[in-house]
Amino acid sequence: MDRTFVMVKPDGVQRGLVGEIIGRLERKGLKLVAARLERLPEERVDRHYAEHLEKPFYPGLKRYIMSGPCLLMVVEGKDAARTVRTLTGATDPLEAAPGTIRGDFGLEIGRNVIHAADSPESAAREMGIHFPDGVVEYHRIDEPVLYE
Ligand code: IDP
Ligand code: MG
Repeated sequence: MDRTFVMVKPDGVQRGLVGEIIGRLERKGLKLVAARLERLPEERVDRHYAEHLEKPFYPGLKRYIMSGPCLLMVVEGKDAARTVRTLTGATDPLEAAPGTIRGDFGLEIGRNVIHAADSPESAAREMGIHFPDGVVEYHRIDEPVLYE
């Protein structure tokens, strides 16, 4: 089964959206296998966003991500990275479809509530950065009715 990395960004934590977001992931059928509330250190923000280090928006993005605690998670389920990106919606909340997390809860690209790994390869890289000791393995009792 696939796993992916998801993070509620500081605006989502401050706005009290953590429960709503975890609820959406759970209701979809995804299984929470790791979670930690953490104020990210600079070194890990730079590693996490390595592809954006040279972008003009990076200094602002880094200040935003370090402005308060984030909720870091790993979820497991069918096609996990793609599934969570679909629930997350487009990067710019004004373009994100209603019903997606960014479409329902955001207004600005620089305050878009949630991060989700964009591919299985990114998921593996980001889980290695934030959860190097791995995840919690267990069975959820609804698995037999979620999967055919
Ligand atoms: P993603 O989060 O949908 O994968 P990326 O292009 O990987 O989008 O960008 C990472 C994050 O950087 C975005 O979620 C957003 O918070 C921020 N970001 C991206 N583009 C801009 C921009 O043009 N202005 C401000 N922030 C941006
Ligand atoms: Mg991205």
